[in-house]
Amino acid sequence: MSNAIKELVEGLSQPQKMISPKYFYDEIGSQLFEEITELPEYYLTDAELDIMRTHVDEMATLIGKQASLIEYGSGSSLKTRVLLGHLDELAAYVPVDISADHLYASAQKIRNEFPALAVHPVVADFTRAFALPTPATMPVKNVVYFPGSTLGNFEYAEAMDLMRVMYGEAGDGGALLIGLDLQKDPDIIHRAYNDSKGVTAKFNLNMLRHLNTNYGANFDVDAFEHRAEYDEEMGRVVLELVSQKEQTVVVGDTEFEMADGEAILTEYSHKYTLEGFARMAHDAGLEVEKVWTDPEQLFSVQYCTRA
Ligand code: SAH
Ligand code: AVI
Repeated sequence: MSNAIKELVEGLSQPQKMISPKYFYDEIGSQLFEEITELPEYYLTDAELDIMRTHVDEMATLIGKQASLIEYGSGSSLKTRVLLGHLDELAAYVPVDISADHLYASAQKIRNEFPALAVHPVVADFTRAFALPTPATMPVKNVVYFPGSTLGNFEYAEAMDLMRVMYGEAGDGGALLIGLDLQKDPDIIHRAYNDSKGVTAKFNLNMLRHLNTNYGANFDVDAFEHRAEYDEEMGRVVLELVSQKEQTVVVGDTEFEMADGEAILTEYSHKYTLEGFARMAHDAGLEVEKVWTDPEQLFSVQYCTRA
């Protein structure tokens, strides 16, 4: 049994069935995520871009010359372009993503836009150990860039582990630059995950199509519905796929019974307070050196170093 099938079977065998959000991202899932970022309700991307554009000079000064920029979950490297346009003599740009075709296409676009830049895309699942390329120019330091609030898709313990791994990769003198969504009016958050065009619903449901096509599962995709609720107490959006009928699903050689109305948890999207994240970073052995937010405090970008 492959690792992926093992992981899927394990998640679907829990009393609360779950599938990791990394299975959203095949080529179609990556395209749907791009569509989400263009929705008026999905405030995250505009707010983060606004922060990047307003404070990029300060970020570039902190990052310094001849750094290597390693980006986790780079997608289309949208916000990275703002940084790349301002960083001096970057030793390398290393975008890391699980969605291979999308990553290679984005890396090629970056090469076309920044012909002097050494771009080394890495297809990897960043929740598992993976090797980073050695750039031709020895970097002065490594900066791990993790935008988009993708850290928020991990529960506390996993997010802590990931921060420790990222700091390990940044090494001595290195830093982390992390984009994080903030707690706010629950209605604004609810609308961002229940958009009027139904793109988020398509994105959520696409996970099952991806598993049917590439992992030999047999979900009846049309018999599931998207659900996204903001749990204010936990400070997180809970994304689920709810079965609209009783069905038996096969993944690998394992059968799963789904009741009518039973949900599969597909994603958490945590929303932070500035104090809460500072504590989390501290517990992971990091110090938040600088925080930038947009004027409405919708989103934050945080520069962290070893405490
Ligand atoms: N950074 C971009 C994209 C965010 S979407 C932005 O801010 O707009 C999340 C990205 O992380 C997707 O491109 C997805 O393919 C990637 N991703 C999610 N889980 C991953 C994992 N476990 N390993 C590697 N990449 C992952
Ligand atoms: C990638 N990640 C930070 C997005 C989020 O907002 O949690 C994924 C997403 N899920 C639904 N819409 C967007």
